[in-house]
Amino acid sequence: MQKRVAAIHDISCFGKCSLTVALPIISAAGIECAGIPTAVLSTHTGGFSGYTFRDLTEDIMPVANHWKKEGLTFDAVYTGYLGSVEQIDLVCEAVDTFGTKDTLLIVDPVMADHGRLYGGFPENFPKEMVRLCAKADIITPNITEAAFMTDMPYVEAPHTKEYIEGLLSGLRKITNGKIVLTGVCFNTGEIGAACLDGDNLEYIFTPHVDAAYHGTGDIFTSTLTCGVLKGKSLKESALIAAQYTAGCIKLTKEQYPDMKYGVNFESEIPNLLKLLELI
Ligand code: PXL
Repeated sequence: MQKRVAAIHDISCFGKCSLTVALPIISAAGIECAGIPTAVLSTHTGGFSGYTFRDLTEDIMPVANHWKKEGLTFDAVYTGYLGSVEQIDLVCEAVDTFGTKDTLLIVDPVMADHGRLYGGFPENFPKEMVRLCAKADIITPNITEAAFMTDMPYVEAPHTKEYIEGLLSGLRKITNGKIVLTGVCFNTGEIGAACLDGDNLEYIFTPHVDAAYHGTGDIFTSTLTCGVLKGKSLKESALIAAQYTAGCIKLTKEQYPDMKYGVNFESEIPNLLKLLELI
């Protein structure tokens, strides 16, 4: 049976992030990707000013209820950027409405990077996001998001093992789900993720390309979702996600320096399919 994902993110009309990367990446892997748009913005909020923001909070539960009524089932729900605290609770409710006991909940608590909350988020947003992470089977915070949700300090790379494992212990208090902590760097020149599955902690790394392109977190978690649904382990999925994301960044850096325009993930899709062993 073809697998089916429900992706719950905004649509940033321009800028290659959230639903405009989740849909093509998940589809390219042969997985059906339905979507609940949480908001429609003219661009993402990182680096553009004057963007439009059409809030779709009111549509979340009607969509969820309709899906439930139609008897639609999903192998996974993958949540990303949510536009407000109210949406966090509605997404919890929506997952309870159309999710089944077999639906995997993958939560990327998109809200911050480089030690700062994204524009427009209130200070209490990380504390509120904890409720959604608590329900998740897999969470994929970056270092900043993990620090903000656990009330630990944000520390720039290179990190110590003690710092990373402290963040993981803090996250473990929030969720019993699997944890993929991204942006981990022990040695300059290498960046990767800590993968905690139960008590089993493993690290994956790829060579670091010095660039901070927008939307790469969404590319990472979209790819991780594909790996997990294709039956790969958490560590294998994280490695594939990191390798694909790094490949996109490397290619883009050679072509386009403006990081707010996102990465050329489209040209790397053949490589994604090879990494996932689909071709
Ligand atoms: O890539 C994360 C993201 C998604 N959606 C919107 C954003 C951001 C990050 O800034 O602004 C609207």
